[in-house]
Parts: sequence; structure tokens; C-alpha cells
Amino acid sequence: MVNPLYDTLFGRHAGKTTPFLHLPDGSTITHKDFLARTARFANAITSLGVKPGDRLAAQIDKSADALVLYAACVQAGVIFLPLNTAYTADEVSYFIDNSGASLFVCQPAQRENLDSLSKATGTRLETLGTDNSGSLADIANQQNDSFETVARTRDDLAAFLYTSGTTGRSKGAMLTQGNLLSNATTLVEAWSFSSDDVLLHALPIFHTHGLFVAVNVTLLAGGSLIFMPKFDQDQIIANLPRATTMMGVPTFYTRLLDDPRFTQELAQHMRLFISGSAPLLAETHIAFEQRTGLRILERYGMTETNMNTSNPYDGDRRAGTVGLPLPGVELKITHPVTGETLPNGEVGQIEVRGPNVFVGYWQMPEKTAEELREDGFFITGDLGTIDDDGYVTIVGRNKDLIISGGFNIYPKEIELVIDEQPGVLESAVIGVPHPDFGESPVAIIVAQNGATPDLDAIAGTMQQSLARFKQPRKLIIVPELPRNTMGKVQKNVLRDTYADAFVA
Ligand code: MCA
Ligand code: AMP
Repeated sequence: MVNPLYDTLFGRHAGKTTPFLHLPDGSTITHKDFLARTARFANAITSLGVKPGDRLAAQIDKSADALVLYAACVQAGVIFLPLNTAYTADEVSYFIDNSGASLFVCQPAQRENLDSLSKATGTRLETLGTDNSGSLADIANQQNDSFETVARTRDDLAAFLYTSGTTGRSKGAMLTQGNLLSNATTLVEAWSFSSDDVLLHALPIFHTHGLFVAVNVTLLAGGSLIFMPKFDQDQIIANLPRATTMMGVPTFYTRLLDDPRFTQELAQHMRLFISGSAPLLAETHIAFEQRTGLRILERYGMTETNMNTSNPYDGDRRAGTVGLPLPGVELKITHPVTGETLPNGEVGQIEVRGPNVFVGYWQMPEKTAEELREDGFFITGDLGTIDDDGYVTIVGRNKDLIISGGFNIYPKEIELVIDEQPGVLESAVIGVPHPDFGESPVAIIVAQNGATPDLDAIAGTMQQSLARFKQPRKLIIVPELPRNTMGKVQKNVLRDTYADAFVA
């Protein structure tokens, strides 16, 4: 194979005139047309001087062209670096600078806002809209619709996905062609995907879940996607009858259960509902089965590892568990201090090894060594148990992380911003239960002696520097933070104290 990822996911569909994408306006894009446009984009980025192994960063709205850009990067051997559209210019500048991206593609409306960033980092800036608009689309429209696929091996890098750390600095997880291919192959088999599948796609495509799981699996199976710009309840209800499968974060499922239009009749033809990225409450799993007669299949993954475990397609899907290690994935529970493997039933850190596990963090060898052992086991930072049947249950996290509606929020990043504000002595950001997002951040702030921090001004500053989904919806001033005898802030105590912060 010339380029394993391109040939296996995309090239295999050459010439097919069957639909790949069903778009919201009722139109479809066939595999053949998708590949022709991919070739135009591969020619376009190459004509701009982007070479194999270079990074292309994209912060663009979800659209068929956004997916074409991913495919074009694979075909041209360029490392794809998708970015959350909610990130502010401050946040984006770090990713561009750290990755050394040679091309940054943003939304047309953002060009002015991001122009200075592009000049400061020396990165070329082009734009791409959702409707064949933008400077990159203009260039692509002038190109040939065939492109000589760039040769790659399974060990070559295919994508960088930035994931934050407990220090607040984001790390670029380097994923190879082999990482993505092995996981897609495993999942097609594990979840019985076929060319008959029509996946209702409402996830963003700048994360593993929406891009590497939903899109790669569908492509490999030869199925098609109902490609929606975002999760829109009315659109989901309207499109479900045309779909066979859906993947979502738990918020998708709790929202559907809150909607009386989501009935057994509407859902019963569906082959499979899959949930991941955040804990699915056992009560949601049970309520879903009571409503539809179907059991959600919950699986567990990470940006660094793709998917690690899954409840079985045929067999017992156990509520509250993330199922069994996927074929080819080794999983063990270890003691957080000694690293020794613990017996079944005991809680410890979850470690995984397999062809799905990334190769390290970009230009951060120390960080890589801290989390990726020399023997290939990756320390996930999740805490869990394995039972005697092999089912894994996640019971907590050994990392300071909040997951809101499937988006990761690292408290340290927010604390660093708050601590710099006038009148603030220190702060602690905690995640507490939220009825819609599962968890949501709350900022607990201690004032400097005699000062009264201006909470509105703090919220305003966060608006500038942090994506909206990271901004705590509640800021609370307290006289002091609870500390243990070592002087460490007891976030568990704060989480208990403010557990009801978002209860209606
Ligand atoms: C939007 N907002 C949020 C979130 N999303 N706030 C907190 N948490 C969120 N997740 C804010 C917006 O800024 C806005 O704020 C308000 O909520 C409504 O915005 P809207 O765009 O209407 O949001 P939404 O449609 O309600 O979006 C919620 C959502 C979305 C559908 C749950 O966040 C989503 O699609 N999440 C999926 C994330 C995902 O794909 N994660 C996978 C990571 P305001 O009104 O104040 O301006 S990959 C991963 O974790 C691993 C590998 C794995 O295992 O999968
Ligand atoms: P990310 O860094 O965005 O890839 O998020 C990965 C994290 O999401 C994991 O380390 C887990 O903490 C969490 N996660 C993913 N899937 C599940 C799940 N099914 N249940 C609980 N947590 C999950």
C-alpha cells in the first residue's frame, strides 16, 4: 500500500457513486465526488508549500469541506491538527506556535481576528467556510481533481490532537497512521459495522470521538454519514428514522430522554446507540432501555489511545461499566505509587498498551516519559477496577480534570487566569454535577487581605482568554480553602460542599 491510511479509508472507495455524506439540505455527496474534491484540496495545500510531515492546523466549522481537508491531509502526508472552534485567539496561538504549523486554516469571519497571530508565528493563514467559500476553497476550485497520493508507512504521523495537562499546558498527542487504522479496524469488527450503516453524525469533528471513531469507522465499513453541523435536538429527531446508528456523549442521551418525541417507535429500528467521552450514568442507561427497549453500548477511550474498552455488541452490556478491553488492547489496574498490578476488584490506575496507543507528546520527552512507560503501557490517569468477568468500571480520576458535555477542562488552566486578577489571593476550580453537561466547573476564590475581587471583571477576563465551555458558571468567594496536613487543597471537600451548586 502506498499510503495505508488513505488507501484503506478513502482510496478503497474510488469510483463509487454511492452516497458518503447526506447533508442537512437534503443533498448527498458520493464517495467519487468526495475524493475528487479531496484531490483538489491536496493539490491546493501542496501548491501553498505544505510538505509531507508538515502540520496543518484547522479551526473551522463542521462541513463537508472540513472533512475533505482531513482527507486531503492524509492523502498529501500532512499531519492534521484540528482545533475546537470555541478556542479563543489566545488559546489558538499556543497551538500554532507549539506545533510549528506551516498552514493555519480558519473560518472566513475569523480572518481579521487571527491575522496578527499568523504574522506573529510566521504561519500562513487561509480560510475555509462551510459553503465552498474562503480563500482555500478558491484555490482548491482551480486545481486538478486527481492527486498522486504521497507514500507513507503505518509509523508516519497522521494527526496531532492537543490535550491539556495538570500543569495547564497543552500537549500535542502524536498519532500515527497505524494508531488510527488499527483502532478503526478493531471497532468495525467489534461493533459489526457494514456498508448498510447510516450513522447519525452530530458530534464535532475536531476530537477523536467525532473524527477518528465515527468517521473512520464508517469509512472503513463503507457506510454513510448523516452529517449534521452540530447536535440539534429537532434535527436529531427528524433524522433518526433515516439512520441505523448514532454515536454521542452522555449529554446527547440525557437530552433525548428529556424529549417526549423520543419514543420507542422512533428509536426501535436503530441497530446501535454508542456512548463515550464521559461517564454515562447507570440511571441514564436504564432509563434509555425502559424508553426504547435498546441498551446503549458504552465504550471508553482517550485522545492518546483512541478506544480502549467496549461493552459487547453481542452479549451483556452492563450499565455503569465501560465493558471489556478491545481485541489487541492490554489493560491492567496498577498501584498508583508502586506501579504493581492489582488483583481483580481492587481500585487502581488504568494502564493500557496496544497498537492504538500514541507515540508521545510533540517535543515533550519528559511529559511523554511520565505517562508512557518504556514497556509501552500508557498511564491513563483514570482510576478503575476489573471484575472477574473482565468488565472495567471507571470509578474516578487520578488527574485533575473536569469533563463538561464531553469537553475536557483542566482546572489549573482556569486557576492560573483567576489567580492573576486584582484582589485574588488564590483559587480552586472544581467540577460538580450538572444536569445537562454531567459536570461543570465552579471557581472557589480567596481574596487578598482586605480586598474584594470584582467577580464580573474576572468573568470578563476569562471571556478573553478561555473558551466559553471552560468558563466557570459560578464564582464563589470564601475566607480560605480547606487544606490537608501537607498543605494541599482538599478539592474533594470542596466538591462535597458545592455538590448542589447546579441543582435546580
Ligand atoms: C457548549 N457549551 C458548553 C458545552 N458545549 N458549555 C459547557 N460544556 C459543553 N460541552 C456552551 C456554549 O459555549 C454556549 O454558552 C452554550 O453552552 C450553548 O452552546 P451550544 O453551541 O448551543 O451548545 P450545545 O449545542 O448545547 O452543545 C452541547 C453539546 C456539545 C452538544 C454537548 O458540547 C458537544 O457536541 N459535545 C461533544 C464533545 C465531544 O465530541 N467530545 C469528545 C472528545 P453560552 O450560551 O453561555 O454562550 S474525544 C474524547 O473525549 C475521548 C477520545 C473519547 O473517549 O471519546
Ligand atoms: P480526552 O482527553 O478528551 O480524550 O478524554 C479522555 C477521558 O475521558 C478519559 O481519560 C476518561 O476520563 C474520559 N472518558 C472517556 N470515555 C469515558 C467513559 N465511557 N466513561 C467515563 N469516562 C470516560
